[in-house]
Amino acid sequence: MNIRKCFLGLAAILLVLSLVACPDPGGDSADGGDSADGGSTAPTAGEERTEITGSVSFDLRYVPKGTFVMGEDVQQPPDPTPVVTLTKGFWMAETEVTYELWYEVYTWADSANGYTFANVGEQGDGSGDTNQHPVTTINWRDAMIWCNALSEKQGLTPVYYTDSSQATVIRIVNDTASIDPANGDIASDCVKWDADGYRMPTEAEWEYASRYRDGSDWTPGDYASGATADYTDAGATGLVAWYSANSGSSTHPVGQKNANVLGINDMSGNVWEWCWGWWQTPYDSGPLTDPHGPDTVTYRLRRSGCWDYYAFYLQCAYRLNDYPYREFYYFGFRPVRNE
Ligand SMILES: [Ca+2]
Ligand SMILES: [Ca+2]
Repeated sequence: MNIRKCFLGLAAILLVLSLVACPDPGGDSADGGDSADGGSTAPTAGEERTEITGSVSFDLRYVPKGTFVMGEDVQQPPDPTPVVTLTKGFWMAETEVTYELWYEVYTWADSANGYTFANVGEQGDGSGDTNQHPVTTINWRDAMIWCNALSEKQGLTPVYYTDSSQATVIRIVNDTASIDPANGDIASDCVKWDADGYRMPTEAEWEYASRYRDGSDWTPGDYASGATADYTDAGATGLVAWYSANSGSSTHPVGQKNANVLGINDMSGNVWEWCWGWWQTPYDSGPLTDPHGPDTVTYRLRRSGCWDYYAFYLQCAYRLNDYPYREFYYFGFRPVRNE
């Protein structure tokens, strides 16, 4: 009896401690928009914030500012691995954009709000999947204007504009005033980097979030995001990522594998994720501060590996590219917002 009492007492204490220790799961901030900006307490690493648009909710996770070494364990000498400092924290989508979220914003934008996309998007890889699978079969430009659409739908300031005056929001995917149809060019000076709306992550932000542990210790660049061993360890890798060896040749609903330390899912595997930057290799030697990459090359960056690729491509520091006007059944994305 006393033992039972003691146990119950201990359990109660532990419960209280856990409630004190755990950050709010995000429900309170659902309508909070910019509450993080003016709040009295800074967000903590991995803090969750829920956003709602129409009938769909989605979560963001806080990524604190800091300094890391981009490309390490993957870029080989003489190619540099620059020291990169991100001077501001940011919020990153906890999951890849689901088809459900994509479609909610797409229909709002396409029907009555002046947007024209190149692709309607697919549920997952387009075969036997649901709206909880990541959207795919979209190109880089689609991802860009979708971010603008979500910003406008939510009453936020859009990030991408037709020219350097940053007066006209890009809403048409093939707007030749802003985008050279030959290579999909949009220059960095068309981007309102300080806006509070949604945008694609830079590749530095993407790799930083994928490898973050505590701001001083980093997941090695040759691990899948959140894994405890490098990509050649199928056991450790399979806990965090869908890839060719375990996907059954299909995308999967977002968020089923273990998240990384920040609570972000599927940063390695499931679908490739478009990032802002142009493909530049090797990297500049650095050190770099808030790098956005070069202004124009030919290819846009994608990160993460996917359900249809080998484990090798899951490495956090690995990068690939593609034409910004090309869609494919393993191209998706996840947006970020400034803090
Ligand atoms: Ca499928
Ligand atoms: Ca992914």
